[in-house]
Amino acid sequence: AMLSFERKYRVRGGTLLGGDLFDFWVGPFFVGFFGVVGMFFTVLGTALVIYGAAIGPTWNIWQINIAPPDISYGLRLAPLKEGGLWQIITMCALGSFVCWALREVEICRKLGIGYHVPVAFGMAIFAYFTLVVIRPLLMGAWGYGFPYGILSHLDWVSNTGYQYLHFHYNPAHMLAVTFFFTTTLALAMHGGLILSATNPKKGETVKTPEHEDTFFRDTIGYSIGTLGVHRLGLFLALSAGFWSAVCIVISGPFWTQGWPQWWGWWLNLPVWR
Ligand code: BCL
Ligand code: UQ2
Repeated sequence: AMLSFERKYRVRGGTLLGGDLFDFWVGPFFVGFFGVVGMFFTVLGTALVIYGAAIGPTWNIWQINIAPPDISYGLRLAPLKEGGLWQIITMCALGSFVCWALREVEICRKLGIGYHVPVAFGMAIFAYFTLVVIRPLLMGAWGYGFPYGILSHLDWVSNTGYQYLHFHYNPAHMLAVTFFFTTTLALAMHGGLILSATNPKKGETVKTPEHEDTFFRDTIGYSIGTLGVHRLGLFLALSAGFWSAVCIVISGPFWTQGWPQWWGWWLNLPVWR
C-alpha cells in the first residue's frame, strides 16, 4: 500500500550509478544499483557466517564465533578456516554497509533532502572501519580486528580494555561515553517534550512549539528550539561515534602503556610540584 503523498515523491532519477537500469521499487523498497550490489554482499556475508558456524564447534547462538587470523599471519590473507573467513566476511560487511549508505544518498537525491542521514550512518561505518581495518593496519596484523560472535566480541572488548589496564582513563573513551550518554539525555528530553505537546488532556488541542519553548524557558531559563534540538542531537550522536573511533585507534598505535599512566602529564605539571 502506498501512502497518499508517497506517489509524488516516487520519482525517476537521482541515481549515482546505473542510470535508469535499477531505478525501480520492489513493494515499498527502492532498489537501485546499490540495492542490488548491497544485497549480493549481504547474502554472501551471511552465508559465510552460517558456513563458519557450521564448521565450528557449536550452534549455541551465544557461543558461535568467527575469529580473525592469528597475529602471526600479519597483514597477509589467511586460509579460510584460519581467519580467511573473517577476512572475506569483513569485506562483505564493509561492502554492504557502504552500499546501504549510497542507497540512502540516492533516496535523498530523489526526495530533494540533504545528505544528513547517510552522513550520520557514515560515522557508524567509520567506527567499524577503524576497528577492523585502520587499527589492524597500523598494528601490523589483521589479528587485531575483533571476532564476530555475541560473547566473543564482548570478550575481545574486555581483553583489549584490560591490556591498557583501565580503559576508563582513555581520554577519547571518556568523551565518547559522555557523548553517548548526552545523546540519550537529549533524546529523552526531546521525546518527552514532543509526546507531552501532542497528547493534551481530553478535549484540548495539540500544543505548539511556543508551548515547548515556554516549558524549557520556565524550567531552565533556555530553549534551544525545535530545529536546534535536532542539530544538537545530530552533533551529539556523530561525536559519540567519532570519539569511539579515536579512542580505539589511539590504543596501541599511539599509546602502548596503561591509560592511567597517560595522565602522568597532568600529575607532572609544574604547578603541583
Ligand atoms: Mg568501552 C568501545 C562505552 C567500559 C573497553 N566503549 C566503546 C564504545 C563506547 C563504549 C564509547 C563502543 C561504541 C562504538 O564504538 O560505537 N565502555 C563504554 C561505556 C562503559 C565502557 C559506556 C562503561 O563502563 C559504562 N570499555 C569499558 C571498560 C573497558 C572498555 C572499562 C573493558 C574492560 N570500550 C573498550 C574497548 C572498546 C570500547 C576496547 C572499543 O573498541 C569500543 C570502541 O570505541 O570502538 C570504536 C560505534 C559504532 C559501531 C562500531 C557500530 C557500527 C555499525 C555498523 C556500521 C552497522 C551494523 C549493521 C548491522 C550488522 C545490521 C543489523 C541488521 C539488523 C537485523 C537490523
Ligand atoms: C527545546 C526544544 C525542543 C526540544 C528540547 C528542548 C522547543 C521540540 C528537548 C530543550 C533542550 C535543551 C534546553 C538543550 C539541552 C542540552 C543538552 C546538552 C542535553 O528547547 O525547543 O524542541 O525537543
